[in-house]
Amino acid sequence: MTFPIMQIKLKRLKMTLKNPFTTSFGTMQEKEFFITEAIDDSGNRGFGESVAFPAPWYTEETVETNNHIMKDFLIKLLQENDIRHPEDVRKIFQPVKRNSMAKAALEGAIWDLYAKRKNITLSEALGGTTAQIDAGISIGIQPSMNDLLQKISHHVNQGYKRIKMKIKPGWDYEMLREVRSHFPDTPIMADANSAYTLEDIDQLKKLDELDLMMIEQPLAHDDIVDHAKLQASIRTPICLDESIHSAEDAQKAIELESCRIINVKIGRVGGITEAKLIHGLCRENNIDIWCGGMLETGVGRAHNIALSTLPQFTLPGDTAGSPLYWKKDIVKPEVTVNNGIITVPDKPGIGYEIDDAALEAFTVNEEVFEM
Ligand code: OSB
Ligand code: MG
Repeated sequence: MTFPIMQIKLKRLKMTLKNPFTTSFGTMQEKEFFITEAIDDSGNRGFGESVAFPAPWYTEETVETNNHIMKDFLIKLLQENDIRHPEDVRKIFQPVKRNSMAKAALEGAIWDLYAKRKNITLSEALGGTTAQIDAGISIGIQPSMNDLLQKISHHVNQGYKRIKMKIKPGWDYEMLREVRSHFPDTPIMADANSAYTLEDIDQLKKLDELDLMMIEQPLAHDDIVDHAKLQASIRTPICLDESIHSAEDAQKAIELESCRIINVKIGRVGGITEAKLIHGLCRENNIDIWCGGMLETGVGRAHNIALSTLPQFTLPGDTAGSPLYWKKDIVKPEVTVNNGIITVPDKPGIGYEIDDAALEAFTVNEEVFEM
């Protein structure tokens, strides 16, 4: 039986983050992105989210490249090929190189639709094994040390299971040492978003004193060789984010010992099916994984939650509650975190209902494709 997808909708949304988010590459507050919708012959609606940003500072993709690739290539491939199962989409998209976030946005809607048609949760459809997941939080670079310490203590009191801070050259060792002195027992980690090179090795070695859970993507966005050299000379585990786009990349990084931990993002790796392959590989090789975030709405957040119920997601991820990001989310109920824990929803598919009025209000453009 083929999967009767009748329509695909691309909705372009504009939303404003409650607080600006600053990384080693700059500050974001306005978010523009796509919500994808796949509709079947009985009117079931599956939803996905494209996580590319307006500018290509994280990886090479942008909102505009997502638009081009989805419209001019990926949707055509979906029109021309039979889909028996959402896992087929990965193969159907293989003629298009990279453009992972564009692929994941469409594949995600199809996974949600599949689970809804079967009347099971997305977590069940993926083989998830837990009913709740641990939530961590990623704090952007703050205007001052005082602001940072206040934010951390607020989130520690809320129960978040680990705190991630963004670092960059000039805002690293001294800042983290100060944080550590105020929070001696809190699990903390640092994310550099590729801001360093091997020339900074002495500065990075100093972080070993601070008992960080890990340092995320210290070196170039496309590197796994220098990261192996760095990992061989520091005790702090390296976690790769930007460098891993596929199970093949993960395999090579594991072989080279470029990292001990992987941050899996559905968008960065081209979809849930690829994320599951990485999960399996890490399970075989005893590599810890966790699910990263891209400042998503509740739709992307719900996908992250479902993925995080797979057994090798042993560390808290970056999926925090909606109210930290949005005045109003586009799902009902919003994603909430209680004492550092997210309860996995038990409704079919992504498990959160779409707030159609909110979705409508944030939509600046919509295109419909007949399948
Ligand atoms: O590197 O993990 C990252 C946000 C945007 C782009 C890249 C990253 C991040 C985060 C925040 O760290 C994750 C989140 O809160 O959604
Ligand atoms: Mg990161």
